[in-house]
Amino acid sequence: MNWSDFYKSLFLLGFFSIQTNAGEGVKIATWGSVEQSSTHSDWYAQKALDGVKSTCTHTDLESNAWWKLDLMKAYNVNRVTITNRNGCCSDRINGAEIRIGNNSSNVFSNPVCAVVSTIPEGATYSYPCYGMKGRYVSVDLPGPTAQHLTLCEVEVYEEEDLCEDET
Ligand SMILES: [Ca+2]
Repeated sequence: MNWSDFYKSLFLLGFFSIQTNAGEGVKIATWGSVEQSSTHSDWYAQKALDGVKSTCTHTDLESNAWWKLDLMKAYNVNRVTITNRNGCCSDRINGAEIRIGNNSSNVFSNPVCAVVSTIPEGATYSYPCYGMKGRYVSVDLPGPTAQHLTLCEVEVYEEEDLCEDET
């Protein structure tokens, strides 16, 4: 390693420590398993977790459509991001609820972290959840009106520096 590389390394270390201290949290969505209320064509539930913004989930046209991520254990969730689809139908996300809780059979019984008002085409919006604790993170379109739920990426970030007393 020459001096130039050495200083680059120092810079990178500093960069990553700053990133960690920024309160952004640790991304945990990719640790879990996922399902949705129905699947239209090949727009599988996993496509919200593949890291590719152009691949999306898509339910059938139905009331109370939902997408659910099982984190395999409860986490304190700092924030959730949603990437909306591009090219068409961006208003389908309007009114979607983000929920966090421990009920796996009825996600609608879990508390709401945030309600999406609108997300522009292809954009990613972040919703703070202030440490809400739960094993399941879900997104749903509530109510009797039949709708398609489409999510192109969902990211879940765990709250950091929590000194939990497990005793
Ligand atoms: Ca995707």
